[in-house]
Amino acid sequence: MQEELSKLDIFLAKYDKFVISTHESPDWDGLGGEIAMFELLKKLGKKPLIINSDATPDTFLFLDLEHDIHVMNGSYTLPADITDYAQFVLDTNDYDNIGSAYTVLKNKVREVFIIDHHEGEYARAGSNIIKAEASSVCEIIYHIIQHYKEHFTLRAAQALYAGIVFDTGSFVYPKTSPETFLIAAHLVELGVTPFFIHEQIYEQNALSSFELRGHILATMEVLHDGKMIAMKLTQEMLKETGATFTEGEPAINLPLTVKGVVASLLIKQDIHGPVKVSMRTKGDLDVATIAMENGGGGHKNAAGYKSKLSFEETYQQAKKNLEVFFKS
Ligand SMILES: [Mn+2]
Repeated sequence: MQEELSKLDIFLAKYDKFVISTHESPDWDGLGGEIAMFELLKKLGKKPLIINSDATPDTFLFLDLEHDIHVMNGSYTLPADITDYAQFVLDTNDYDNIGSAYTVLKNKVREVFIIDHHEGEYARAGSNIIKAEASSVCEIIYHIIQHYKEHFTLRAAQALYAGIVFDTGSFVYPKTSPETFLIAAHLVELGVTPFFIHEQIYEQNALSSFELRGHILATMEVLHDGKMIAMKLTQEMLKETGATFTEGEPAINLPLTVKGVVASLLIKQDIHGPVKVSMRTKGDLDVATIAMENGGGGHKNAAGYKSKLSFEETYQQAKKNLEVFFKS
């Protein structure tokens, strides 16, 4: 990582003002990383500005009491000196995933630096730190803060810990390494309370999100002798329950709690959005390749893409794509 860190040294020395952005439907890892980068840049005497394309989930807001996260799709107006800024893009290297925080800003900012941990070919050129073996972008940003020998504020420590817990499924997903635990231990030493963060991430759901989960589960189709479960999250369900799209997305993980299930598929669509495909698997079943073949990206066991087909056509095609895993 030393070589990439030297590139970051150069990038930071070149500019004074930095926009920080993450992907559409921002999650705890992307948002946590943004807060930690924000705190670091302030300590380094820089002027940071967080701009995302989509709203921050309510449950994350305890880490943004200062309202440092701005949302492009809201009533936000870009600062007049936006062309003086360089941009950090966190937790994705897929330009298609960045949303308006990228499309609106790409011709305005001086230069873009990507920090990410997903597989993919999108950002191999130019300045970036891409560590596909890292559990989370927060794990990479932890090392960046260490590299600059800066102290961790409690806010940064909580944000990083939350991002790591979220992206590792509470320290169980395949990229969870001894390093991940060492980082977590250090963050707890710095004052993070694990149960408090767990409560914020997993135990603050709205009733409507619980109802939405019921609707999603009711669509389940059990395939390949119980080894795969496919489900749907439709626009109608969102209208009926009043829950948000982001609240429905974690349902993709539920089928993998069933004995024998090794693949989970969720076809989903936000009120104003494209049809999206989410895939989760266990073991050697590689869905990152399938996602990339369809213009998306992700990790071996967790990946997705946007579809240009109708909802139902996408559902049928996605099921077919995963059949390769079950041919004997
Ligand atoms: Mn991540």
